[in-house]
Amino acid sequence: MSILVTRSSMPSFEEYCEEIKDLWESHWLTNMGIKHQLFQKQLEDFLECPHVALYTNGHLALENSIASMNFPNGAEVITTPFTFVSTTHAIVRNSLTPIFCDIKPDDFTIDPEKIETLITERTVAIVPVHVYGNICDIDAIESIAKKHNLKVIYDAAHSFGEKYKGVSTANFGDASVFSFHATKVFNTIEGGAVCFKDDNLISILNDMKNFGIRDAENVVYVGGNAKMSEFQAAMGICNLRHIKTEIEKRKNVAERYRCNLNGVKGIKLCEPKDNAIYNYAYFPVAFDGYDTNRDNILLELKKNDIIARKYFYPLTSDLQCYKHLSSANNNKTPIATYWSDRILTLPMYADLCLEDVDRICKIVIQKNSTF
Ligand code: T4K
Repeated sequence: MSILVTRSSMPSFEEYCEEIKDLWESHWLTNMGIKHQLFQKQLEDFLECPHVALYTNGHLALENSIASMNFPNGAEVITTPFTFVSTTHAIVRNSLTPIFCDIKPDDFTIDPEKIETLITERTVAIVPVHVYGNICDIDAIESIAKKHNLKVIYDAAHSFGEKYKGVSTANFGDASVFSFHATKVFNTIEGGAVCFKDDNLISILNDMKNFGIRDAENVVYVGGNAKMSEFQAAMGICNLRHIKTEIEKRKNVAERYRCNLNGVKGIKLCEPKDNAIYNYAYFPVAFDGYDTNRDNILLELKKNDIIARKYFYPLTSDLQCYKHLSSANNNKTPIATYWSDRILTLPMYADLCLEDVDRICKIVIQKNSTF
């Protein structure tokens, strides 16, 4: 059987059926029903965050969180090109200009030292990404934002359940946005959430995700439809019951990978930060000074029915829809360009068995004759 890059976590069939049973009595399937309300409250508790706005997917959550800040058209937003395309799309679909900032070579998150050099009078916000679940340099980013009066919206799609210095990643910046897509550590099939502290944002986001409707006769925004359904919320309620075990199992997988790959010449692994609790969302491996290149390893794994992925290659700034932008110049993001050519994310999910991890590592290591 193939080993894919990830595999959705699911509750037992019986558990999900039990959770959705009462929907057959109520016939209430969406539009902020009982499951939605319960799940929202459970997440606020789990994430220790005052406000959670649920969404039908992470992308629309990100788009709306940026829209809710009401930035002027064309304003500049500093962000990373080393991410899934959704991050950049969410900025551009709000008629804002992404300014691509380079990343740090140790954890591939946005480099705060480079952010400051990109700030102009048109800059309104920073959109950093906790890429792979590697927590950004929060302290430095917050202090730059404060100094220059910028908003910070974290794309926290990969960081559900993580903490830095004891604080959940839901609580950083003006908003933090999670994805609950099927491929994530925690899923609601499709889904996402905006997490924030500002009481004023609640009604704005609730209206925006529901066509801008404030009440039956008042439409206050040109909003879309981004509501989470009752079936998605029910999946969230079930999966939240198991999240601790889920992360614990992923931790075992990550440790086994580390045990096999740590110290192999030419292989670079992300080093965990002090004071951080991780969710082990991805297992990125960088090949630098290795006997063969990343693409050959990808192929060798594929020959063995093991599917790794080049997350995140190409950089979003290299994509056809963005490469014309003036900040989309690889000379301006040399570190991101360098590592994007060298990283593979190896299969990672809770039920990946440790013998399979050993087999994957063996295939990777065999490619390096100098080991
Ligand atoms: N910001 C960041 C930084 C993100 O990474 C993402 C999403 C977003 C924002 C936007 O959030 P959402 O709107 O998606 O909530 C995947 C996901 O579709 C996407 O959610 C994710 N990032 C991105 C990094 O990866 P693909 O095209 O690589 O996924 P796909 O379909 O190839 O699936 C990968 C593997 O996952 C499959 O080989 C098997 C497994 N899988 C997949 C699906 C769909 C399952 O086990 N079950 C499933 O239902 O994009």
